[in-house]
Amino acid sequence: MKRKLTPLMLGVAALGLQAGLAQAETVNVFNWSDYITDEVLEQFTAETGIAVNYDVYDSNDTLEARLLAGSSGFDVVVPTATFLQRQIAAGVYQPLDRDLLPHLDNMDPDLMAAAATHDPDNEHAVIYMWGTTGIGYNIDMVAERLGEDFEVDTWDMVFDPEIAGQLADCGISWLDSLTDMYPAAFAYMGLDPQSTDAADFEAATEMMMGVRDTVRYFHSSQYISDLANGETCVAVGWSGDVLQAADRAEEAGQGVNVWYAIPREGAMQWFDMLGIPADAPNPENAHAFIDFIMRPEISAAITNYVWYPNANAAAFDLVDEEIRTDPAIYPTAEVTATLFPGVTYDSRTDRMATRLWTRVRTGQ
Ligand code: N2P
Repeated sequence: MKRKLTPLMLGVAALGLQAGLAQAETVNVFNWSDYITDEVLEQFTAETGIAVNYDVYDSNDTLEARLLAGSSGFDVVVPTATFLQRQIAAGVYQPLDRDLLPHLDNMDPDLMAAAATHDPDNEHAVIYMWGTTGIGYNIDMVAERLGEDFEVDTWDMVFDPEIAGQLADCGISWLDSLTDMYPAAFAYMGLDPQSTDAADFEAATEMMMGVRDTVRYFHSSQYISDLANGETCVAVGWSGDVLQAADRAEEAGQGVNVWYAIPREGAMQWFDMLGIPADAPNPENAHAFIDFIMRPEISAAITNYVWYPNANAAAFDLVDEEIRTDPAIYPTAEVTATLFPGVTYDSRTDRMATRLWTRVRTGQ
């Protein structure tokens, strides 16, 4: 750290050493739940002496509310790129200091270019992990209800009243995320998944209202353990979270078999981005943390644990073969062609969608 230590900070550091606990240097990280392995945080602290205060959320809205309120105290946050875009416009982020990020060269240029549509020249953020929004399902429970031959890669599983109706008894959950659910509904209805048209939102709301009584709950992280335990049989969810559920189910050895489908009508591909708030208390430590993540062996260790692909080209060969070759995680070129990018909702669209989504969630 180049920052000068004031007498007060030295005092605090000395106290920390005496107490044998608090480090003088910290980095405050706010990330999605189930999105890192503790070993990575421990290794960062062991190597740098920087303690990590780590807190989690499961919704971009939660993160955005904290950032827009100001003085969040966070040094590193992980918005989805579509949200990053409007948060940059609101002045929430500082530009990255590339001199403090020597591992930036490891990043995949094509994926960073895709992210740059939300942050020109990748000035404010680098890709943490990416994934798709699709359907997690219990292989046996679904086959029992729909037949062995039913092809599960369809939004019919959750949006067709007849099909979802046959699955409702074993438990269906939806993400409590309108920016995932509306584009999925649009894809199912053959509308433009990137639509911000009020009539499309009204129509998708009506469609979802017609099937909402098949939904056991709306939640964006609970489904991992519920799928893994066989408490639910279908979840609209994020790729890696569903595969973590599959992995946990397999480990438990109770005969629960979970897998992930990317619906053939189209599914969203999204990017979650590492950024530093403009008012971060420890910006140098934030850069050190982001650079650490971009080390190939660290990115690979995270992917191997969370089942989400990273965008670190130098890490690819270090990712477990089982994960590297899994088309549910790294979609084939053919499936990739069916994926669509997310879109940033302006405040008018956001207000309209929030009002309509509340109707879907509450059924009123
Ligand atoms: C991690 C979920 C992150 C995906 N559990 C949504 N951006």
